[in-house]
Amino acid sequence: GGPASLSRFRGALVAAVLGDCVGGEFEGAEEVPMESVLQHLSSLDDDTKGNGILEYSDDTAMARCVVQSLLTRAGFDERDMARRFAKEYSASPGRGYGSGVIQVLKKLSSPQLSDVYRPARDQFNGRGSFGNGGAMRAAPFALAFPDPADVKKFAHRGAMLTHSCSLGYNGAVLQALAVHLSLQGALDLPLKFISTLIIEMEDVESNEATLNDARILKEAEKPFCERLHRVSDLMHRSKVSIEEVISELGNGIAALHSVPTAIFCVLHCLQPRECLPENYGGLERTIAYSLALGGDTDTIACMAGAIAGAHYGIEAIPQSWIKCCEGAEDADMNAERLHMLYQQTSQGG
Ligand code: F2R
Ligand code: MG
Ligand code: MG
Repeated sequence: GGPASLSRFRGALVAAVLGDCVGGEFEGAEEVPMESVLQHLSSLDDDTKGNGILEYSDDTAMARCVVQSLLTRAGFDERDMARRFAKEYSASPGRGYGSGVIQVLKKLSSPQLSDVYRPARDQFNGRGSFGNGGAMRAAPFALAFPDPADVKKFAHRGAMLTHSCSLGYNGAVLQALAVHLSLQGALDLPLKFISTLIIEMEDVESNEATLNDARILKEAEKPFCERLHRVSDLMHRSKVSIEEVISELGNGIAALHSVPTAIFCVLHCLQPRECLPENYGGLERTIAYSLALGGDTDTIACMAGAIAGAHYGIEAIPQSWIKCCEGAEDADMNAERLHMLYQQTSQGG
């Protein structure tokens, strides 16, 4: 499809759910042999195995709240979104949430709470969370707002409901921007894609809060820009091992150690790779490669899935995978609704 086509919207939202559902199998594993990944993925094609449904985790549970809030309010409403996060957590607390964010979600359910950003600010002795929980649910912001300034502003505010450290919320801004660019077809020119992200993040990270958090956490002055430069360096190498990707970019639960990694997975898998089956298309390659990195596999595959799905479109996703994943069909329907909202906003309606 062309820029911002319905197929790209559906691809983005559905592939994010698939990444989460299929990635759950390996979350937390230190080493994941590619053979195990391929076996897991091929079992999805095999009806006779009766695998049942792969359940989604917190990544999708929270993204669904973001989607429902953006659709119901026809835009960003922090109180509505916070209420949905709290309600979802209390209805299904066993979705594998981060151990810190649970406290925020419990506080958000209090009817006495006047400032919905307060619980997140109180996390980790007032330093806020740098986890990837804001980024893992950031894709819908790119599907609701055509203007990149709005994508950045609302991805930031949406993440701040649980992640008040700049190394958390800037990861959400980066993820939303990557999906936004991919929806426009920007992955047709991968080097321009990464340089555009670096230019955008130079601006996003040019403020006191980022400098201060980076200093306290002993990171580079502009941590996400620095990681994106590493992504660009890795893209220029003729061969890159999985170990090198993990050591340069990380595969952990921090936004800094997972959002640039997810972006790299998408870029690396634009072409066929020796370690991946020849019959795999780009979307399948991206998901498989994300899982083979180990670590925070559900979240890296979810974020890479959203970016890759926005590039390849819904047609690239195997039907058998969609059928196996809880919430994938819902995501498809919601993508259509978001596409309508996006078009209305584009036309100034
Ligand atoms: N939680 C998990 N996976 C581990 C266990 C799940 C397993 N399947 C099970 O069933 O038990 N996955 C999910 O969590 C990640 C998103 O986390 P989020 O929302 O960012 O949570 P939180 O608690 O805010 O941050 C995560 C951890 O990061 C460390 N951390 C964050 N900020 C910190 C700070 N300022 N100082 C020190 N540490 C900080 C803490 O260890 C937090 O608990 C996704 O992977 C999702 O899939
Ligand atoms: Mg999860
Ligand atoms: Mg995870």
